[in-house]
Amino acid sequence: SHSADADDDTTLMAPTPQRRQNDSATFASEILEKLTYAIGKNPAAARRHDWLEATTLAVRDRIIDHWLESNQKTTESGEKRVCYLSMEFLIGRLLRDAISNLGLTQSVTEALAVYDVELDMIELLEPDAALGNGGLGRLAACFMESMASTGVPAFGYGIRYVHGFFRQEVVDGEQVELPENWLMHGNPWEFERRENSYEIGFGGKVAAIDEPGKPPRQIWRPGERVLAVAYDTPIVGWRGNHVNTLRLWSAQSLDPILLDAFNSGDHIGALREANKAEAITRVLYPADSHQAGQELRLRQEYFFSSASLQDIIRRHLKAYGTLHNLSDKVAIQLNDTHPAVSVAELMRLLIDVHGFAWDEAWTITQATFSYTNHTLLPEALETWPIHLFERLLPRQMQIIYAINAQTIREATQKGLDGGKITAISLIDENNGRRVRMGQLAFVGSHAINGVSALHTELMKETVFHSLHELYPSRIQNKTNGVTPRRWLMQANPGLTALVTDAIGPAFLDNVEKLADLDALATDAAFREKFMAVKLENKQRLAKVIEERLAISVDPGAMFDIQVKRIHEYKRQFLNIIEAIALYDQIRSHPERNWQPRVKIFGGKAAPSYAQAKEIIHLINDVARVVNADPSVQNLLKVVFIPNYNVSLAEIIMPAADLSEQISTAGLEASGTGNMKFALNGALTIGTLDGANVEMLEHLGEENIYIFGLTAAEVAARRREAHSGRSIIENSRLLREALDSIVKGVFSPDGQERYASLVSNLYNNDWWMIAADFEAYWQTQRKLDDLWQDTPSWGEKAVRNTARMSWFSSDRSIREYAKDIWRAGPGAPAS
Ligand code: H2P
Repeated sequence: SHSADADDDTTLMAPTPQRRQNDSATFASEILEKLTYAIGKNPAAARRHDWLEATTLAVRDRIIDHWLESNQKTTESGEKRVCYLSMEFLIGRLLRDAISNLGLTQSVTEALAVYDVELDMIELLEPDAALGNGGLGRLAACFMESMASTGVPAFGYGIRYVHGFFRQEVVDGEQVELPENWLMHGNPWEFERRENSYEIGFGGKVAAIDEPGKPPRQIWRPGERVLAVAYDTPIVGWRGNHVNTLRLWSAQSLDPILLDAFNSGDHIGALREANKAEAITRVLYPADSHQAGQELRLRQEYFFSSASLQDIIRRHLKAYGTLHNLSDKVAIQLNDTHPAVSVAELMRLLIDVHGFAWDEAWTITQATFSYTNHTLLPEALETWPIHLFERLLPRQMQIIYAINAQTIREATQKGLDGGKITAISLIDENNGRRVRMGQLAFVGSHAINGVSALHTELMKETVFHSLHELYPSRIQNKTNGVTPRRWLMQANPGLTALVTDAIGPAFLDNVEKLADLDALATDAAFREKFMAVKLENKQRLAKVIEERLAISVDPGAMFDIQVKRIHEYKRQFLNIIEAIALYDQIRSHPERNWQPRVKIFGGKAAPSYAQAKEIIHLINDVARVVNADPSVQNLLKVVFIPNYNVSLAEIIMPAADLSEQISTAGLEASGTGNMKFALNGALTIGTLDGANVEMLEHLGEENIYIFGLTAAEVAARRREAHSGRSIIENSRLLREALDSIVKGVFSPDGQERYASLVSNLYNNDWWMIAADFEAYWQTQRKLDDLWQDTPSWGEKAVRNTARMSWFSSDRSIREYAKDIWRAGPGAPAS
């Protein structure tokens, strides 16, 4: 077997971690030691990147001390562990996070100053770990940090993609995708764990074995095998109190080279197997919110699910010698359906490998798993053609059929009828027979959660309507959150210092204390300081815009920002149409009291998503024309910042005055950017969608700008085959804006470019852009009025920061720990 002792066990034998000094002199000598002996350079020869690496290694040593302690404590106490299975972890940079959570910012800054090196400068050289597409992956990263900060012992399990989310460039207004290469200079945060490798099979056959005196069994003989090798990254929580592990799997071939083939002259063929194996973890699929149906994707899903389960089982058997109590010691969270095949795989491992009978295996499986749903969009719900599934995972397919039969029996016994049975079935018979991963995740879990109150209710009414009727107590809500360490303290040091000064440092440990700021919202002096910090953050962003795009924007203008994946339901299109209408109005009524605005956009479009790419093109076309038009002067600027990622978000979130959260109601499951913006004192213009609904409750209706159709109204219009035509014909502003797009005002070089984008609004308006335009426009003008009233704007901005603490991912994690996992501090002993 490839799996020898694991790190987390060997720590039991580790010496007591050293207690090191955290002063700057100690750090200065440790950084020098790393530079000399780990990197092999002296300060005279060192380049900035060498300093980054030396610093990272010195900081990492401190984390390791805490890491060993945390693992030892969990193993000795037998506490329950959470295993968070996620295809995506959108982490970003780790150095500042680690230094800040360990309270070392000052020491490290001073230590580097000894060598004339600035921490701020070298930090920027760290590549973003961009192992995710958007909110789903970023949520997983916030959750990892919050589990460490709240002391929930956890493993994150995922994939070590060689190439993360693509790098976006804009060439002639259009998105161009380039490979991302975060591992180019190595990765000082990770530890390769060769001893933790597992074989993962694909294909082959299932054999029935009937031995005398024993119950008949099934044995899977895969036709193909690859190796999953673990890479561990420590995730350190606030004040270093607890450190968890992010374990990412890398695929390798069992035979690195076929020597016979090589020796007979087939040099390419000799490497074919190795290439095929390694391809599994080569790239992240850039396809959130619409499903990526390729075979390689299913291989990725099974690969990391099986490796993680084998690892969990190995660790558990080593500690307890039995799997009967697995669910007392391990809670496995399925982050979306991507790891849903785990349900069938755990059943296979329990039954075929560890000799369990079906019923007990099923009880253990359900008690161990829980599942988070992140979207209701039908095009994003994963299904796999049966023939593909069966060819790749024949034994798991048998198990899925058996689970399906058992579920349908239960439903029939409960008196559910034909239509409901069809909805519950794990096999979709309508589209050429497909396995439905959502249904599999649901039936294999004891708890299923949505990510905002509205989304959870809609889940009960729509995708899981019949399953909810069959198992009415399983669905619950866990509203998303964001970590205040990264999204307030690290991203916004100016505001953090101001708040500390105003209400004391208690909010650093208990973010709910931010509520004390509410009393200062009417204090003019405080408001002015608050808005002065905002201005500095806007200057920082203006500098980035100037450097990258050579566009100069006025930090005194309202920064109106929409950053997120580009998708029709998120309605960047609505936002840019409003910008066009505003541009027209400013030119035709220069005498009116317009307020200066900078409309800022950022986000990537899935490479195969044509409409999303057209929207990016349109934004850039409009930007070019508007920014060059002297008649609007500084009243309107439009900016598309390329390659939106976590590091850019850290600069953008603190710099917003206005946050755009304008999805078609009922379609944004939660949103998390909405929370980051508001926490940093931006006002929100948004629909009653996702977590906006709960933000309204916490902020109060005078502190958030809600407009547009509700989810129920959207659903009703869709049933009535709503079209935009009559709305457009009755709205001069909208009609003229659309006309100018079609006439090529923004695309003189390509008149037809946006014809279909616009005609869709007339003929169908599926995303309710025409339907919501007027309300959106009116609400924007109210915000213009408010902008002139600086004290009122400032008061609302302060109240946003003061009232957003509930949206901390610490709160989300505590709810999961209590209601779903029964793990973490305060959990009943098991
Ligand atoms: C998704 C949802 C968001 C949600 C997030 C995390 C898939 O992220 O659409 O509404 O907040 O998961 O639960 P995104 O669209 O940002 O890729």
